[in-house]
Amino acid sequence: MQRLAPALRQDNVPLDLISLIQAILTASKDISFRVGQGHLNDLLGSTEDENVQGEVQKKLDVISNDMLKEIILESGFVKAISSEEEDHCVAGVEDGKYLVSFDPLDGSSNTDINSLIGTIFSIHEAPKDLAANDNDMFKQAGDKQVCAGYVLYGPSTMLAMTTGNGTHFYVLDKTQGEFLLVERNVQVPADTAEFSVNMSNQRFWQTPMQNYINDLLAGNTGPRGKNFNMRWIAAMVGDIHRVLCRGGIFTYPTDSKDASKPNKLRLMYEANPMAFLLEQAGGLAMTSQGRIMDIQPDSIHQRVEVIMGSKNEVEKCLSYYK
Ligand code: AFP
Ligand code: FBP
Repeated sequence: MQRLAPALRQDNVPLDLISLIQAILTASKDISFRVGQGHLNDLLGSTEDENVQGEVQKKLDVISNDMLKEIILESGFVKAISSEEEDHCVAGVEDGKYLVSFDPLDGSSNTDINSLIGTIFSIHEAPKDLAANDNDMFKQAGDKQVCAGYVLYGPSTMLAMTTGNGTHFYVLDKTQGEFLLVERNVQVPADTAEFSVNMSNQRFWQTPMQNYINDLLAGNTGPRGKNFNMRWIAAMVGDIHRVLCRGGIFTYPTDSKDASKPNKLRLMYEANPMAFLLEQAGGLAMTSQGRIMDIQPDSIHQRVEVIMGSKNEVEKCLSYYK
C-alpha cells in the first residue's frame, strides 16, 4: 500500500503543502493514541470552560486543540490558524504560505461514550497583504481551499483527504505510525435510500424540509415510492464518512429552536471541508440557498445550513425549496 507522501506527490501536491499536511497528521496520530486510551487517561469529561461558541469544552477538545495548534504553528509553513475552540485566529509566521482552520475534536459529546469522533481540517493560501493576526485572512470562500480532510478515530483511524485531485482514503497503520492509501478517488453514489438528520428538531424546521423528510418517512407507499433508512451519529465526521463510503443525504437544516442560532454547523471548520471532500467524490454540498463553497464568509465562526451527499437526493431535497 502506498504511503501518504508518495501518494500526494503523484497528485502533484507542492512539497511545502505535503510537509504541512504531515504536521497536521503528526498531531492527529497523537490524538488517536490518547482517544484510544479512553478511561486509562484522565482525559474524559468536561473542563470548567466554554468555547467561543458557548459550548462546554471537553478535556480532549482542549488537549487536541493545543496539540494541533502547537505542531502546525511550529511547522513554519503557516501564517495563522483558526480553530473552533479559539476566539480569534492565532498568528504563525508573517511569511507563512498557508492558513489552517480546524475542528480539533468533532462530535465531542461522543468522547465519554467511546463513540465516533474526529479532527476536521481545511487549508487555504494566506493573503500576503494582511497581518498574521488578522481574522479577515480567513474570510475566503471554500472554493479557494487547497486541501481539506478529516481523521476519524473509529475502530481504525482513517484519513479522508482531498487536494483537488479526488478524495482518497487512508488508514493509520498503528504498527508503523503511517497513513497508508487504501482507496483512491472515492465516488459517492448519486442515488441513495438513506438520510441523516437529528429528527428531534423536526418541529423547528422550515416547511420545505418538513415536507421533504415527511415524504422520505412515508416510504414505498408515499410520493417517493421507496423506503428510506435513517442514521445519526451526532458527529459529522462519522455521518459524512458513511456518506462517502456508501452514499446518503446528510442535513443540519435551519431551525427555529434558538432564535439567536438558526444554524448549528460551522462554515470553516465543518461545512467547507466536508463540501470539498464530497464534491471531489461526485457529491453535492449545498444550503437551501446555494452552493456551500461559494459562500463569502463574514466571520470566522459563521454557521451555515448544510444539505449534502448523494447528488440526485440533494437535488431532490432542494426542489422542495423552489
Ligand atoms: P461538536 O463540534 O461540538 O463536537 O458538535 C458536533 C456537531 O457539530 C456535528 O459534528 C454533529 O453533526 C452535530 O454537532 C450533532 O448535533 P446534535 O447535537 O443536534 O445531534
Ligand atoms: P447487526 O447485528 O446486523 O450489526 O445489526 C445491529 C442491530 O441489531 C443493533 O445493534 C442496532 O441497534 C440495530 O441493528 C440497528 O437497526 P436499524 O438498522 O433498524 O437502525
